[in-house]
Amino acid sequence: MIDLHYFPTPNGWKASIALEELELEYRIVEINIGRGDQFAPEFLAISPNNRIPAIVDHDPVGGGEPVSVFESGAILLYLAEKTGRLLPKDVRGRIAATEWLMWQMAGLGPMLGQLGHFKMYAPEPIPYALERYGNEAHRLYRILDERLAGRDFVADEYSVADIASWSWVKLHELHGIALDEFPNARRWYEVIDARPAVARGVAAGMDLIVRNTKGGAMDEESREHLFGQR
Ligand SMILES: N[C@@H](CCC(=O)N[C@@H](CS)C(=O)NCC(=O)O)C(=O)O
Repeated sequence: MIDLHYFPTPNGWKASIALEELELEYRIVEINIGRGDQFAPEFLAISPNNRIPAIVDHDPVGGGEPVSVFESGAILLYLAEKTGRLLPKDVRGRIAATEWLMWQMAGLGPMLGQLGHFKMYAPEPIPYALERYGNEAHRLYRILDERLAGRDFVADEYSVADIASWSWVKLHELHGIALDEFPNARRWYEVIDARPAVARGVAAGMDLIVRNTKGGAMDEESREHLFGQR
């Protein structure tokens, strides 16, 4: 059994989608990031950066004490290694998947996160920030689109690298990105979107948003927990 410490967000979806794809038994442990659960000592003990997702695997390969993992990219690699799936076996394929996973973790995710912040949550529009992160988002979508020209997935087979990028591309409309500008990325997005395990991963824990944030609206308490940290 794997505990998934989770709230439904793009980084959270990476873990829930991979768990669904790999048909691993898991249970969701709610970390309501709008209510400050990410600062609880028991969560910080497994995720010292006070961010979801994190997992605790009570049945690690080789047995022994439970294994905890934080950082969505590390979780994806851990689950791929545990099951021998979602990461190509040959060295070239594995490196390609790892490169594009790192590209997502260091580039696409953080830049789209900042773009989303300034688009949706800044108290007033800040044109410089919107232009800066809007440009960077378009540049990264272009890189993804070029990579996907003539290929089905970012590595030679469906892998953790696709799951990582797809989970952020899912928010393209909120980020003001027109997928029509990126036809290869759109084709890839739609193929992955049609996977039943992806739908199940995105649906996992959706009731947490409805129940806790009135459909995702950001209230004052959430703003304080999420954006008042130093
Ligand atoms: N690099 C981290 C980022 C995780 C992250 O930013 N998680 C957000 C939700 S998508 C979070 O937990 N935010 C809580 C907070 O800001 O306190 C990962 O990929 O796991």
